[in-house]
Amino acid sequence: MLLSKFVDELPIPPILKARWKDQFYTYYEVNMTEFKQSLHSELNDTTVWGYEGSYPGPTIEVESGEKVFIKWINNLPEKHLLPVDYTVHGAHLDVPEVRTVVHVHGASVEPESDGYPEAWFTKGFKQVGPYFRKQIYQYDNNMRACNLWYHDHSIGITRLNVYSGLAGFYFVREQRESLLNLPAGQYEIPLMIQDKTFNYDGSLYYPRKPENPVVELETSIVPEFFGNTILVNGKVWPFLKVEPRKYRFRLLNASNTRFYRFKLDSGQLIYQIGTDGGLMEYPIGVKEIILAPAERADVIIDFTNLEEKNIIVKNDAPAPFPDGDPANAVGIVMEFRVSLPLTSIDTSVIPSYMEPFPKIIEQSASKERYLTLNDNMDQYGREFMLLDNKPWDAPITENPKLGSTEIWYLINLTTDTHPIHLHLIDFQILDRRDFDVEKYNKERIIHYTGPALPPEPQERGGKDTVRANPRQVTRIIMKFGPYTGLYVWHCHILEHEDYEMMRPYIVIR
Ligand SMILES: [Cu+2]
Repeated sequence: MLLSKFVDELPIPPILKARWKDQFYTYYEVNMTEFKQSLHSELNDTTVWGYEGSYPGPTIEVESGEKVFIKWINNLPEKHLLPVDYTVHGAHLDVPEVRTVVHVHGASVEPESDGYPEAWFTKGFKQVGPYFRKQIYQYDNNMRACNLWYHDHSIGITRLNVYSGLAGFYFVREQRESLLNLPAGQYEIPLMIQDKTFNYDGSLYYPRKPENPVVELETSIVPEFFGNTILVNGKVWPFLKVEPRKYRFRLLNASNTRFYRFKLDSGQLIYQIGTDGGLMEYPIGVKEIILAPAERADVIIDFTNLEEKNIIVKNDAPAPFPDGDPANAVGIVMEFRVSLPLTSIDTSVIPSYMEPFPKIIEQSASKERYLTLNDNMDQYGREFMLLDNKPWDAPITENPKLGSTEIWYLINLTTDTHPIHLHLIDFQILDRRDFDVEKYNKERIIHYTGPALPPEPQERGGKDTVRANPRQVTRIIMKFGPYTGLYVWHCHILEHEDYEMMRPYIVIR
């Protein structure tokens, strides 16, 4: 189905209203429901899932250090909107089909409130998973100002729940940040980018059968999912009218599998000011920005003196990344129309310096872990991926001590880039280095074949998701805390995460 581009205006998700707020804490309730929403004006309304009747969910805005309680409430139907594969971990026929649990991606949260995949719950909390601990989650928000997002994390069906619409923004604000005089208010706009495919009746399409049908499998997990349309904030190929001035955009790749390499067709620079974990030390002017699933970038685009111009955001990332097919049909993301009059003089700035970003030094690490990313084949001949060659259910092997610093070597033996995400902490990327995969497979020895490459300028800040490229060892460094307990680390390609590319880890005393 061919949908016209740039016919619908970009929606901006509403800000979530608190049920209670005083000087001690803030309380929110968030309902998950099924409803119909227009995702493109040429398409029948689409049945989606969302938070508080909105897809994307309403934006949650908190102050750094603000104590926030959220009751996430499942009011979804008992039957899933999309085909469930009952053969994958945690999604067998012994559990209810529709399960939810919410994770705030990038947040430092106590383990009971982190959205552990097996802490799921059903409508009215009638049934809960083995790791369910509480109905009301607590967020201490002891983080720097940053651009986080919340989404579903239920074991075995995360890809389906997020694809159905269960995702929203979560911003942490800080006084210090507002002193920088960045574009703000109506000039600060979140952009959640996703890819989807639609059936002719406007409903969401998700593959139902394996490519080579297997009798036992009525539906099947797919090793990757790529949609044929691009949505921004829940609209297909939208446009945004802007004034000839500076804007701040909070970019988030909330797609299941697709990577993006964004460019402006005007050739102008994009000024990146922040990474996953908040502001960088100083801004960088870049021609393109790569975002893997779950990665974010905080950017400023300057439309000054561009009156009456239309600027298209393009994408030329191959799928799968980095060696797959060219983007072609999905090579376009959205359009900026510099068609609004300037309402007041633009006094916002692109600062020359933002804030110090202390580097974690390698010598402070007390432990190094060597962890492989592996390709595998299941009993039905389906491809699947593992971390450290271990399935989800294997005993815990990553058990960092509270307050300790570790270096993890992510040894990618597969042919794809995997965005690796750790819960609880922000890490820093040390370097990436080519190595001999064949030699490693035979002798279990890392033989480097190139120099250690520093992180890209766009990655020099706090990160919670890192692109681990094929045939490279990617090294990250992080300090574990301030909580102890059970968390997870996983690939953020949701089709991989749902099918074994996820491992528990525990922070111990
Ligand atoms: Cu992966």
